[in-house]
Amino acid sequence: STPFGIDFGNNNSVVAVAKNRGIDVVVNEVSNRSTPSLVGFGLKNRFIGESGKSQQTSNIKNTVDNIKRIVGLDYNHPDVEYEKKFFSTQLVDVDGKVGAKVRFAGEQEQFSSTQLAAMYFNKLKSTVVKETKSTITDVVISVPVWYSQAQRHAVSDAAKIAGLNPVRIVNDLTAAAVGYGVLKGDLPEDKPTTIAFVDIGHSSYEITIANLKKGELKVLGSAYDKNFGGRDFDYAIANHFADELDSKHKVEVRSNPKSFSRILASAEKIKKVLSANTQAPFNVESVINDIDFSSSLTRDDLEELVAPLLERVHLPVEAALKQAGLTKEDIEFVEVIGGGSRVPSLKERISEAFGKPLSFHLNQDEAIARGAAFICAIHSPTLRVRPFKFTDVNPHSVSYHWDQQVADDEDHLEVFPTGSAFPSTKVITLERTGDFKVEAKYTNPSELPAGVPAEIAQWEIQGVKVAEGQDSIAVKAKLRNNESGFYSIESAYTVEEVEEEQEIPYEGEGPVPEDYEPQYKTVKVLRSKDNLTIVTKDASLPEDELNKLLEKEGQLSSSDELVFKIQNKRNEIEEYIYDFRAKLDEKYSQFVSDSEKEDLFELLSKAELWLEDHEDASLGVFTAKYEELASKGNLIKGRYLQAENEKKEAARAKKEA
Ligand code: ATP
Ligand code: K
Ligand code: MG
Repeated sequence: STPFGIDFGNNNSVVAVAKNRGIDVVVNEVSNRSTPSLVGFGLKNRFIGESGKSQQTSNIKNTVDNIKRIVGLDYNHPDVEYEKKFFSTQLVDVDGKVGAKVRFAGEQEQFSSTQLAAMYFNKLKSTVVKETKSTITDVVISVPVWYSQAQRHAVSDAAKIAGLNPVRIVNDLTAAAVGYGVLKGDLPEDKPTTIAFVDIGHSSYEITIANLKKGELKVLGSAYDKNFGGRDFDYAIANHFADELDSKHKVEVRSNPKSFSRILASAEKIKKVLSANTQAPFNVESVINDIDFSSSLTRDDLEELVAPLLERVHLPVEAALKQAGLTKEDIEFVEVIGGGSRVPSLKERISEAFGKPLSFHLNQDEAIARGAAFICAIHSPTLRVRPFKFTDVNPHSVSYHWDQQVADDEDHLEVFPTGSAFPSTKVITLERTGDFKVEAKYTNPSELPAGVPAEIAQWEIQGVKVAEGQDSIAVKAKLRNNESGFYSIESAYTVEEVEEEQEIPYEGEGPVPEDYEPQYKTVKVLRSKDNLTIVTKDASLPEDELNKLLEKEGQLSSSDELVFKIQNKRNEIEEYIYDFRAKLDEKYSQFVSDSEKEDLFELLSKAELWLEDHEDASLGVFTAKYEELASKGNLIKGRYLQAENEKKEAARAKKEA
């Protein structure tokens, strides 16, 4: 399959594919280079991406955006409460996980955040399949550095439900930094360049500090403010104007979700205008009770409205430097990406915090998607890319625990300490008397962000057979912090000590005499014996659940596709009627008698009425109707074409004569 990368953004997502020539960003059905990250539910079908955005206001109660913020969260996670104010749909408890309640196809329905993400990924996938006409299976998806294990698993599950194979879940800025390393062919081979990558998006602000050499990237540290982005600016502006509107016109605009969503949309527009201008008008027509609201805002006003945010800009800078063990003087370049970073006051504050000017060598909107597609290409067996090595940083120390079965054996080990690089593998050896359990836990639960459980995963290791006459057997387990940052046990096997005859090397002076008899000694060596079965329980969905959701998503998307085809057929009929009617008066007019024309006009008028009466007909019925009209049309068209041919023949005969 063609290597595919998704920058899953909260406001919009960018998709890219790797080709032999390089990385291409793929445009969507309306030729945009990014696609709104939302899913709308209608009377018959879903409206995902662009179509959902264009009717978001009119379908506000059944349109789910901010999906990225809730993916993989338990319903009782503290972030859910925080996010509620950004949602126009009701957030509900779906089997312990957060989901959204909507009206879809005439029914009340609930979809988990994982399902919503899957719907969206499936739409992105089909866009890319249509645009590039290639097979799309393997994918690399970028996520914020603050995503928990549960959220990463949910993104990976969502990809699977969308029929994709997530080969790697990668941190946003790690992907961008890989893209940078690939783009910059002239990086030195020996001494690394230290670069800080900054991304301010729609909902969060992230920093990653990395060392780059030719063909190699090492992440040193990351930090974030997960509640800091363009949407916070939009709300600050919208609330300012809502207050002004309320007091001027004695209304409560926030009590009407449609009205407030229109204010919010205009707030985003004026925010963008103020990035290039120092003053801008603000207008919303007939916003509520037929009031045309107009006002204005200066860039200085905006900075005042978002002052509490601006005061926090330096905090992630300091935290990232601290994790990387560096000072700001060590940073050679500060590369900035993300739509939110286009705000001049933000750029100033970032620059001040690092004490140096900012660089913009990366495409601000596409760098992450390009990096993700490149990383997918690294994993591709068919596409050959320049070698590029990279490691990321493990954010919290993780220990593995097991039950003690033999006295004096350890019962846990800190395997992947904070700041250690991943992917990485560690092999441990345990003395076992039989099957056993292993559990991975964060070593220091108190340092975890709120809502993240200390428990990561549990494994049952089965098939341990102790040799007769022995009390225990040694088991080797390969513990892994994998490419996606997941903690796993890759394999486990018993080892036995066996005695082996080993030749003793000749120890005399000079060459080995011809009549030398080799000497042997008996040594004890470890040899692998039985491969053990590993049963995993972690935050990812169980296989049967995953398959059920995969099937359901398949049904939903083929039913969307059918609705789409029916609508197209209906439109074709409509167009055919207009077109045929116009032609009857113009180019077909000499080929129909007056009475024929009258009959055909009547037929077309009847077909128009028929369309009005048949909103919900099936594809078969519409196709039959289309063919009925087309057969009449073709009859006349045939006469016309014949006449045209005769004219051409006559002209040629004349020329030849
Ligand atoms: P996140 O990374 O937080 O998940 P995202 O990737 O969807 O979100 P981006 O695409 O990087 O976010 O940026 C979108 C945000 O940038 C929106 O809030 C948008 O209003 C804002 N934005 C885009 N252009 C400008 C501009 N010229 N001035 C100010 N803000 C802008
Ligand atoms: K984006
Ligand atoms: Mg983003």
